[in-house]
Amino acid sequence: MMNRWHVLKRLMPLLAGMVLLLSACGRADLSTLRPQGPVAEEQFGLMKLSITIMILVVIVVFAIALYVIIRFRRRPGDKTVPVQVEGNHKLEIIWTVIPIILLIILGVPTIKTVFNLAEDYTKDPNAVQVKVTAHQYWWEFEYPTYGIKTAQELLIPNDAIISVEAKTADVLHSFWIPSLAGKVDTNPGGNVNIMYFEAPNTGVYLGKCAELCGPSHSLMDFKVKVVDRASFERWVAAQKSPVALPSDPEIAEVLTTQCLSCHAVGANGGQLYPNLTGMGSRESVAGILINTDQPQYENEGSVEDNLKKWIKDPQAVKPGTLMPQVPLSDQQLDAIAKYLADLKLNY
Ligand code: HEC
Ligand SMILES: [Cu+2]
Repeated sequence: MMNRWHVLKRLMPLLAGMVLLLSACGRADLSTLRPQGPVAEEQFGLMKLSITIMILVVIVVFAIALYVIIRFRRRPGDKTVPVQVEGNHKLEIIWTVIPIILLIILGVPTIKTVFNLAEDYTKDPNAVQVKVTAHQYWWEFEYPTYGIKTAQELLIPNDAIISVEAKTADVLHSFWIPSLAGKVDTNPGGNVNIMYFEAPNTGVYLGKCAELCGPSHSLMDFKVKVVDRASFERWVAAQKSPVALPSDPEIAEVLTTQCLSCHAVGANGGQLYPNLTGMGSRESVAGILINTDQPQYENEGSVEDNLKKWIKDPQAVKPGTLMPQVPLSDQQLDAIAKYLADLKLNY
């Protein structure tokens, strides 16, 4: 009795850990275990198949091992030497053939899926073409068909295949939307990797960088916003419509000289860094400060507060970011944050 309790006590933390682990596995916007589209589903299917095979093997092997340990254990007083067996054709054939069969069962669908998912939609006129460029520590999304560039938020329609061409502007990153599709690396050296996915359910999904790329790697999040076709078309039109500069000439001047050297709003400014058009309608600022009216965590706040926090001290939010700390008076900071927060897109 005492012994059994000791064993149980040792297993407790493990069991508790497993429960925690499993209970955190269910987020539909973030988990590969709750696939939200056909590509993710196909990949999840492979995971289930391989895990099932592994569990079966583990059960059979452990059952045989246990049986042998108990059945052929040394009994008290038994001094005889057991029969020495060297080689058994029947057994050897069985334990060679079974793994081969298992590997075939696993291999055939795996190869089929690998080829399915390597399909190239980059020339398909019905697919939505997106050029993804990873930067330390932000994501750029270009829609060549529409002449649009945006950052941190990939807006897509729920009725089309999304064809992705992924590259990097600097180091190795990996583009990953766990609940919609597996990862694709963005390799330095100019090579472009392709992938595709579909997202039939509207909603907001979380994207991640899945390759350690520097001190703010873990903050290199993005959002995928899936909307219906009509909203998507409205968004495209809204992204392309002209945006007025701040009405206060002093603020317009500061914005133009201090910010639009790097950023764009509408047709104003540069295109090298995140396009700030429609900032007020985004889910986040810099991908990691979540815009919400009911902030709960340290990285949550209203759009305006998040903008202020970011512009005031970008390094404090994302160590190593290339966004400089621009010296602004409090009043300039407030005015610019308000102006950007008011840049809303109706779609
Ligand atoms: C030298 C170029 C440069 C200048 C000048 C600059 N920024 Fe940035 N900005 C960046 C870069 C690079 C990022 C992306 C940082 C990241 O996420 O790692 C960024 C990100 C941002 C973001 C978040 C964008 C998003 O998609 O979420 C905002 C907002 C922003 N900058 C506002 C400003 C404002 C306002 C100014 C002027 C006061 C300014 N920036 C000046 C380079 C610049
Ligand atoms: Cu990265």
